[in-house]
Amino acid sequence: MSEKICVLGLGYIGLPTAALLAVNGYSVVGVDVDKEKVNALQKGEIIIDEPGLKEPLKEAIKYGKFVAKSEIEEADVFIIAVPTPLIKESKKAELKYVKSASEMIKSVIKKGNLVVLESTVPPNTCKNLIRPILEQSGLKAGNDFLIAHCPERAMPGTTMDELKNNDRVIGAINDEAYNKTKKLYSSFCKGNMYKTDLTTAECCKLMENTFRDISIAIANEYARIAETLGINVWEVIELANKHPRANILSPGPGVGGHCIAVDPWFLIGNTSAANLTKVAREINEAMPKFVFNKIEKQVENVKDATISILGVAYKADVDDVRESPAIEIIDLCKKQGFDVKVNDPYVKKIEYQLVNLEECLKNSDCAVIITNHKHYYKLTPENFKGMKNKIIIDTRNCIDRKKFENSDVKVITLGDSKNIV
Ligand code: SAJ
Repeated sequence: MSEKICVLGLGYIGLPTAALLAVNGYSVVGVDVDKEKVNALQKGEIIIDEPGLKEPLKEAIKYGKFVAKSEIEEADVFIIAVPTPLIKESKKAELKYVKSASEMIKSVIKKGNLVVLESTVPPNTCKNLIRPILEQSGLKAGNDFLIAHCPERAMPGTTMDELKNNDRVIGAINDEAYNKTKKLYSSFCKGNMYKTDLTTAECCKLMENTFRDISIAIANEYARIAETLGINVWEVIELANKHPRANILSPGPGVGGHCIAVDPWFLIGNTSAANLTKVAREINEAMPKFVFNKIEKQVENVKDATISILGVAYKADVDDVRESPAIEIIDLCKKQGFDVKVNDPYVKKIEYQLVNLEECLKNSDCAVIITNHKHYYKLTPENFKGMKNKIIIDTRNCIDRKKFENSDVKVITLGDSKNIV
């Protein structure tokens, strides 16, 4: 009889993890409070557009190795993969979903059970929130049941591949918890497994992403510096990265996604030792306004300006708009009274109307490339012929300048004060 796993949270990480466990020898019950999601999965509809997810999930459903439910059940292992969003005002983690998942597990937990937290949480959440709730069952952590934290490292768009190949860090309450968690994840993951304690594992995830946020912030600061020096930041970064140990990331309109823009705040929420982390967040959070100021300048003499937003997903070639800088830029444009049209070849639905590229650019006064979807690298002056004022603000250096040199289209690239076409 295969071990029964209960995965709480069927989102970007929970569902792929459930699918991989189900096709690697486990019986998996996926639990989600979103009844629509559960019903869709029960009908075999795959609700997340993640390459490589559909096949294993359909197979698991077909052979009864995965079933979606709204209520928790007894199991041998519980995996918590629920959202941990940021509370914008306080910059603190919203842990109510982790809390309610822990309460659900408490109601069915049995001796010998293993509880694995996958969600990204502030340091000491396992110790100070999850463990006490589970021990309200009367069982003792470490003796009666086991706790581990195995943070995910998958990038939306390559999640299945990364879940199967990336190394994993396993924070565990004791050796038995580590060994059981290692066996579980090794059923589908070929990466190395590294053992540590619960809080170190929580911090490892947060520091990985905070380092990336700071790396992006310095790239954005280089873009601002380059604009004051008459140079092209993309050229200087390309040249600097020829150095064998330099790896400067790319400037952009801001940092989106539910991780890089969020995790630094989790890391520094309960410490007075942070400084650079906060400054980097402020630099990245200021980028949407920096881009908006460029838009405003280009249409300052236009009455009832129309702005075309090209790309609303938080990064290239995904359909995820969470924390996307495009949302803030659109809101700033609307507040200024501009008419805004939005195009994104991947995003299916957002609170704004999405139109095709031709419609988006028609009679527009300024086109802003926010997301570097692969489609936008192929744009030529021909694409922009329907604009009233042919101006492009390219925040991702997508535009191939050579194609625009002898055209009537003005191209302004973020961080490039050398090559205003
Ligand atoms: N960005 C830039 N310039 C860059 C790189 C990224 O402006 O040079 C922007 C992107 O446009 C996007 C944001 O930063 O708006 C975040 O994109 P990302 O590709 O850096 O990261 P995510 O959020 O898709 O995935 C990250 C990854 N973490 C690291 O690379 C350390 C992934 O491995 C994590 O699993 C994921 O966060 C997560 O879920 O934590």
